[in-house]
Amino acid sequence: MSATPKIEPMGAKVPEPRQNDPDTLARQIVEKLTYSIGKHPEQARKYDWLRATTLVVRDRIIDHWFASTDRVRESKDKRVYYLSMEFLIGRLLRDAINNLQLTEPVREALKRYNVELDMVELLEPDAALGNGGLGRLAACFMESMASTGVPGVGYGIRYVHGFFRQEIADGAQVELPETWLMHGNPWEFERRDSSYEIGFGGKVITQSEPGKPQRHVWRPSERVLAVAFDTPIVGWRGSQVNTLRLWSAQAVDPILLDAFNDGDHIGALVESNKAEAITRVLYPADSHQAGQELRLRQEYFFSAASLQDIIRRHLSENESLDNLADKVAIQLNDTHPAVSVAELMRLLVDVHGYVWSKAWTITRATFGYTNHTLLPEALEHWPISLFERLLPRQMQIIYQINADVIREAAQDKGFNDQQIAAISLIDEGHGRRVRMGQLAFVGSHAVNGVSALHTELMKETVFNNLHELYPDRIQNKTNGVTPRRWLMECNPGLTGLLKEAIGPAFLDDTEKLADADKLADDSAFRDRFTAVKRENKARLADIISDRLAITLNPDAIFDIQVKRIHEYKRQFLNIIEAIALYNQIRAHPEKNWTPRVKIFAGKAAPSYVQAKEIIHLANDVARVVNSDPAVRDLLKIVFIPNYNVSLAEIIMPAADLSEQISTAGLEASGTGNMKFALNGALTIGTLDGANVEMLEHVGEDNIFIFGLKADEVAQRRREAHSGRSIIDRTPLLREALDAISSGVFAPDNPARYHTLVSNLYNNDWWMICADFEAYWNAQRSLDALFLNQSEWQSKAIHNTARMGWFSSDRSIREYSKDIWQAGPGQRP
Ligand code: GLS
Repeated sequence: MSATPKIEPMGAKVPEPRQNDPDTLARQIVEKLTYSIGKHPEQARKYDWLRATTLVVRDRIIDHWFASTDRVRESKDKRVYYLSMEFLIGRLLRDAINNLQLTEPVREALKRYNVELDMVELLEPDAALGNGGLGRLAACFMESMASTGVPGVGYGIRYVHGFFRQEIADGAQVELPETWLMHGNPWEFERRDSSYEIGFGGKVITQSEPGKPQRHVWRPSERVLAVAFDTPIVGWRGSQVNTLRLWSAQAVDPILLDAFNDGDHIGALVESNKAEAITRVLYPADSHQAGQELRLRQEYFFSAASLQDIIRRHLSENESLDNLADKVAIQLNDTHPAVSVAELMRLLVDVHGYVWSKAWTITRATFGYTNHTLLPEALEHWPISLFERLLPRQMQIIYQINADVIREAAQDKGFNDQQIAAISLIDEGHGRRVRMGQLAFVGSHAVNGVSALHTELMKETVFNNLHELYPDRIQNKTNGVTPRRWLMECNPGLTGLLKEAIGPAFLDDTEKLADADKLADDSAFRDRFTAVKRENKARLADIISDRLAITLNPDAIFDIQVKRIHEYKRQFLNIIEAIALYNQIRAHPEKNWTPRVKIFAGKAAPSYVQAKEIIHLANDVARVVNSDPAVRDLLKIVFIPNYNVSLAEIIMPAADLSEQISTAGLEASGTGNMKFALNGALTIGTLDGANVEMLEHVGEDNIFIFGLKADEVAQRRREAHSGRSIIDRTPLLREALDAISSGVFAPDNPARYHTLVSNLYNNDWWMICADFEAYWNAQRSLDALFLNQSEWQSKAIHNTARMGWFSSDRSIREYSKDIWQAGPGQRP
C-alpha cells in the first residue's frame, strides 16, 4: 500500500501582491472573460468587458481587504460603525482603480483589445441608494474612512430599486423604477453566514421571580431574515479597505409549502413577498416626511441587524459587552437609525442581563448622532400606536428612558412643564408620537450638526432645551467631500494641471492646494486653467446637445443649480430671475449682455406637489426662452433630466457659477457647494449652511453673498412677512410673476402656476420676494465680472486653491478625534 500523500497546510497567508503592469492586467481580464463569464474575447460584449475588468480590480482590492481586516482584528483597535439608511455611491470602478493607482495600466490593458476604458466605465450603473446630500455624504465618509485609516464599517440597506429614474414628459417629472441590479453586482459578496432574524409585532412577557429584577421577553409575531451583502471600499493608495455591509430582507420560510400543496400558489408566497418588501425600494423623500409603516420597518430592520452583527463580532473578540464603548463607536446618520438606541438597551438588558443603569451608560457612550436638518417636516416622529404595535418592547424602553430624562431635568435643572414638554421623547401635541430626534439625542454622548451655522441653530431652536440640559453634548462637524471622486476622478484635466504646477502633494493632503493660490496672478497658468474649464464646458455642452438637442455656447457663463428640488433651495427664485433677465434682454437688445446658460437638474419627491411644479416651470420657461429668436444666444435655459452622481461628476467641473441660494437658516450644510468651488466655480449664495465657512476660506472677494441672514429670515417670519408690497414696488419681479400668471410659459394651461405665484403674494415663506432684488444685483455684478476674464479666472483659481479644508478626510479626522476616539493616533 502506498503512503497517503502529505497535504501541505495552506496557512492563512494572503497571496503575493499581484503585478499591475498592462500585460498582466490584460491577461487577467481575458482570463476572467473566459473562466468567470464564459465568453471568448471575440464574443465579449461591452458589459462583459466591464464585468471582467471589475473582477480583476476586485481581486486586488480583496488582497488589501483581508490585510486590513486582519490588521484591525490583531490590533484590537476600536471600530467605527456608520449606520445610514442611505449610501449614494454612484459608480465604483473609477474610484477603485484611481485609489489603487491603476487607471493608466487598466486603460492600456483594455486598449490591447480595442476596448476604451472610458466607455466601459460608463456602463456601470449608479448605485443610487440614497436621495441626495445625506446619502452622498455617507458615501464620501466611507471612502474617507478608508483613506484616512479609520477601521470603519458602513451599515445600510440593499434596496433592490434605488432612487427613481426621472424622465421629463411635456415638461413634467415622471418617476420610473430604477434597476441597478439588472446585470448583477460584481462588487458585492453575499454573506449567508451573516444573517439574523429580525422580529416585529407580538407581545412582551414580563417574568418576575421573588428577589430578582423583572425580566422582559419580547415574543415577536413576525420574523424576517436580514442577509448581509458586503462591498469592499478601498481608500486612497489602497492603504486600507473597509466594508459596506448592506442588509437584504428575506422570508424565514421562503415558501409556505402546505399552502402551495393545497393549491394556494399565490398565498404560499405572501410571507416571502411581505418580507422582501422591506428592502425593495428606497423612500424618495429627502428633507421631507416619509411616515409610512414600511419606512419604520426598514429603519428597525437594518438597525437591529447591524446591532446583532456588531455584538456578535464584539463577543467573538471580547469576553463581555462591558467594554463595548471602548471598542465600538456607532454613528447614527440622522434619526433614521435612532431606534437603535432602544434596541441596544433591549439587547443589553433583556438578552445580556445588564442592569438598566449600566446598560444606559454603555449605550450612551457607544452612540453618536448627526443631525442633518432642522426642517420641521423632516423631523421624524412616529405615532405611538404604530410604534407600539410594531415594536412593543422598544416602546416600553423608550417610556423608561423618557421617565429618567424627565426626572433628571426636573430634579437637576428645575425644568418647568413647557421645557419638559420640549425635551420629552413623546410629543403629546400631535396625536402622541415618538420623537426620534430626542431619542437619538439623549441616547448619544455626542450630537453634531454639519456646519457651524447649522450647529448654532440646533442649539437655539429644535434642541434648545436638550442643549440646556446637556450643554456639552452638541458639537459641530462641518461636512466635506472626497477629493478623489470630486477632483481627481471627475476633473483629470485640472488635476493634471495642478500636479504640474504645484507638484503632487495635494493628492495626499488636499489642503496643499493652497500652493496654487499664488498662481491666480500668473497669466500663463490662468490661461491653462481657463482652457481646462472650457474643455469641461464643451463636454457638458455635447452631452446636452445629444440628450436634449439644445446647442450651448461654451463661452457663455455656465450658471448651474443642481440638487434636490425643494422650496427652501429656491430653484423658483433662480427661474424668476431668468424670466426677469429674459424680459430685459428683449426690452433692451442694444445692451451689452453677458451670454448666460442656466442649467438646472434635480428630482422632486413624488408627493411634493410644489417641487414638481417648479420642475415643470423650469421646463416651460426653457422651451419659450430657447425658441425665442429675440434672445439670440444671450440666454439659454436647460433642465437636464435624471440628475445622479455620475451626471454630477460631469457637471461640477463644467460650472462657472454655482447657485447656493437657499433661504438662510434652512440648508444644514450643502456639499454640492463644495464640489463646485473645488472645481473652480464661483459661488452665488446666501449666508447659509457651509456657505458661511466657504466665505471664510475663499475670502469675500471670491464669493458672491447676497440676501437675508438666518436671524433676519426668522424675524420676518415672526412678523408674518408677505411678498405683496415688494412685488408692487419691484417692476422686474412683478413683470416676471405676471408673465408666469398670465400663461406666457404655459399657454395650454395658464392656471398651472397660480398657486406658486399667489403663495409669494400672500406669504413668501421662503423669502423669494424678500431676496429677489439682492439676488438680481449680485447676478448683474457677476455679468460684469465675467467680461473681465482674467479677474474672473483668478477668483476661480482662489476658489480651487482655498477649498482644501472641505475635504471629507478633514471631517473624518474631526469625528475620529472628538466623537469616536478611533483611528490613527486615537489609540489609548
Ligand atoms: C441634508 C441637508 O439638507 C444638506 O444641507 C446636508 O449637506 C446633507 C448632509 O449633511 O444633509 N439633510 C437631509 O435630510 N438631506 C440632506 O441632503
